[in-house]
Amino acid sequence: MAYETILTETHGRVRLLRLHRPDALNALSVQLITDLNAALDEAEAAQDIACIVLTGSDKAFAAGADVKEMQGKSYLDAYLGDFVASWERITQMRKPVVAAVAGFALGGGCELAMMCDFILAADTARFGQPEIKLGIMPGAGGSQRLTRLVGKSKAMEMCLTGRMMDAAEAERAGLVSRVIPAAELVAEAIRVAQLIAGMSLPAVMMTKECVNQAYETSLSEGIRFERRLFYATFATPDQKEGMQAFIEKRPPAFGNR
Ligand code: DAK
Repeated sequence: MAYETILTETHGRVRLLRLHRPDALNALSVQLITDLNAALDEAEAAQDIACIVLTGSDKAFAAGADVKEMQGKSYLDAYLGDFVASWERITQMRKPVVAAVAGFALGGGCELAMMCDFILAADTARFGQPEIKLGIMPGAGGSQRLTRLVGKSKAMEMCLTGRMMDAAEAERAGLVSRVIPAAELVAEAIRVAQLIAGMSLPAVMMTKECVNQAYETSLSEGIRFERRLFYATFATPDQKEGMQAFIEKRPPAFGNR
């Protein structure tokens, strides 16, 4: 399906979603979030897709929510209209979503990247929560997710000053999993996503659930949750196939069941 503000490509079992508002540094307008959610729904439902890559342009992953759209809103417009509540869709994805970030990832753009399962950053990437400079504050999880990822001191400094961090600092701080030369970013993200898509899909989905559980619960509850799902993998044909293939010294042929 074609979207106004999202370009899509399919690479084997990987769906690439590219934010596409080139005139506005991919500012996250209502239309863009609506398109993104529809593209995510489509990828989640597609039997032949196992992993999603979300990226932007060379200059910007996304420079934040659309300031021009937000500027005139009143409190009641925002509150009664449940303004941008639909941003959470990406966090409900059961298939993994990899963010491939080049250029600016600011405000809602940084928040959107942090909602993905992990971030691969180009060496040109710049992350920030500059809302304070607009007289507002992060509104899509920035104060919470950034703090969990990089710790209180750096998150507090970033949110209170609006300073940006470059890719090297983001990697040191644990915000991104790896830094990649910009020219290779999307190809590398697709390669990593294809690697994930070649694993057993139920095992991938259960693993994602478990890692995310670490943010929601105590260590002992999280370990109990992990053990339950670990046992559950023994109910799948893919567990038999994966272990049999290891013993026979051949690659596994997972049926995603
Ligand atoms: N919104 C709208 N337009 C934007 C934009 C944005 N966030 N960022 C850039 N643009 C537009 C510019 O206005 C300009 O348009 P024209 O003037 O050409 O028409 C074009 O993109 C190119 O931008 P610049 O000319 O400014 O480009 P530069 O390279 O000089 O500067 C920049 C790049 C990224 C440093 C600069 O554009 C900038 O500072 N942008 C604004 C960054 C920002 O403040 N972002 C945070 C926005 S607040 C919530 C969910 C989300 C949010 C809140 C609540 N809920 C779920 C409740 C999120 C809030 C935000 O993100």
